[in-house]
Amino acid sequence: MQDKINGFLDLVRERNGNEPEFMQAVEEVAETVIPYIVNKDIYHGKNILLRMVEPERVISFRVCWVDDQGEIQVNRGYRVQMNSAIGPYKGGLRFHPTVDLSILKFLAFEQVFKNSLTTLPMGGGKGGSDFDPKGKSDNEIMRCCHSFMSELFRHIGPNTDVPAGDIGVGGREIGYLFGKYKKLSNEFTGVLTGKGVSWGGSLIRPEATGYGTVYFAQNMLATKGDDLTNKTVVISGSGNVAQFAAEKSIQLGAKVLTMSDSSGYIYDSEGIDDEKLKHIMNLKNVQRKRISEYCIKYPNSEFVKGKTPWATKCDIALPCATQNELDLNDAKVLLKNGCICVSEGANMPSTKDAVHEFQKAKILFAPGKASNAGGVATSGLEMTQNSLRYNWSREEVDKKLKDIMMDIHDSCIEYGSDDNGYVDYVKGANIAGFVKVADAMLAQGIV
Ligand code: NDP
Ligand code: 2IT
Repeated sequence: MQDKINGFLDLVRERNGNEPEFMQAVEEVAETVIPYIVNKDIYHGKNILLRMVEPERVISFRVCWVDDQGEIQVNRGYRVQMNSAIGPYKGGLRFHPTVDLSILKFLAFEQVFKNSLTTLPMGGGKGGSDFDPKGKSDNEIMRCCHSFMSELFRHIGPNTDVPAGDIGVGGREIGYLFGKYKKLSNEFTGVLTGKGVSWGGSLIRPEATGYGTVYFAQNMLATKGDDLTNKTVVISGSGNVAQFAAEKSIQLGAKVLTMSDSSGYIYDSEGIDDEKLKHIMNLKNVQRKRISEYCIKYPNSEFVKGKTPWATKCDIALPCATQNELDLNDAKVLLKNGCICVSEGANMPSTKDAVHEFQKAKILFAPGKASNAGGVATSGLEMTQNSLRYNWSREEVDKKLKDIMMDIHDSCIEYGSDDNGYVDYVKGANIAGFVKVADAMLAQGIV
């Protein structure tokens, strides 16, 4: 079996060897999916996985904009249209200086499996720019978004490719991107998700990724007869996903001890309650300041500079910042400190070694493509509402989100359980996500 996996990975590496994040995502899928398909006649000789690792289309383009000093800035924009077997390409846009094809191909590849898991008809894609939004004025952000969309608009559409937000792209950026798309196409359509509620957005979409990550943790804990009440929770990040993961954890009776950004983390031994979280939301979303400023208002807390929060003793860890932010050593420390559950809000935040360490210890571990799927699932619900020209209430969307997270959990159990009752959520998510896409590809022939 290992020979088959290695043979496949060698082939993929030959073409993509200079893309480490993409290879990391492919390796994890190959190790769980190849043993599943190897003896299934319908997949035999079809090179399905080899087709799935090749994007259907990659678009790369120049993004020029003028800064507030009148200087011309040049960035690079991309859209990776990975797989459209089960629906239009769907996935976020990331604005971060580290954005390159390796990062976007890993994210687009994961998105294909994630979107399949949501039970909704969405293919997978991802895009973005190496533009760094930090320290930029509102007008600079607007000019960059408009320039980005002046090229992207010809490659997307409500039935072709529907982008959304990701790191560095939130409600403000989606507004500027939507405005430019609408102007160029002369159409008001649901071409982006994450829109404001007064112009086609869905209630609960901002909350959905963080809430869904906690709902997934809740589902995992329930398999052990446990829940979040009085649990200590360590969260990384302080952006969209982290904020609403914290909000839902607090609502469910847990004590949130940390949040972070790329400069370090804050630790509040008394717990970050609703009022303190509101302050964080204001700091990050309105004032656009650093998380360290939390300690000015709450002097009993501490800021730990340049470190991730994983050395903090906790029951539950929710990594909600970025890829590879939790390594083998972090996993060992979390386990030593008694952590029983890790639900990934970010995409691929745990390194491969860290994941294996959690699995070896048989704690509850959910990979992002299952546990953070609530965001894109609610994007799917936004698309449905746009097509219906109708809006569901908060309660209706939240109920659908909860049901979808439960369905994803059930799929992981179906494909990931072993004879002793242990659930390998990585294996379960990869196989369940794969089957639906692979069967659609087989039905559609070699295209
Ligand atoms: P935001 O831009 O809102 O927040 C990102 C947070 O992560 C910030 O606190 C940021 O700190 C921190 N961060 C980003 N890059 C790094 C880095 N290299 N090292 C340390 N910290 C970093 O993004 P989101 O909350 O939307 O996204 C967070 C994660 O969740 C990403 O992995 C994203 O792909 C994933 N995700 C997002 C979904 C969504 O709906 N938004 C859906 C599913 C997954 P700083 O400000 O210092 O950069
Ligand atoms: O990684 C993700 O799932 C997202 N950034 C959200 C994608 C979406 O289309 O809502």
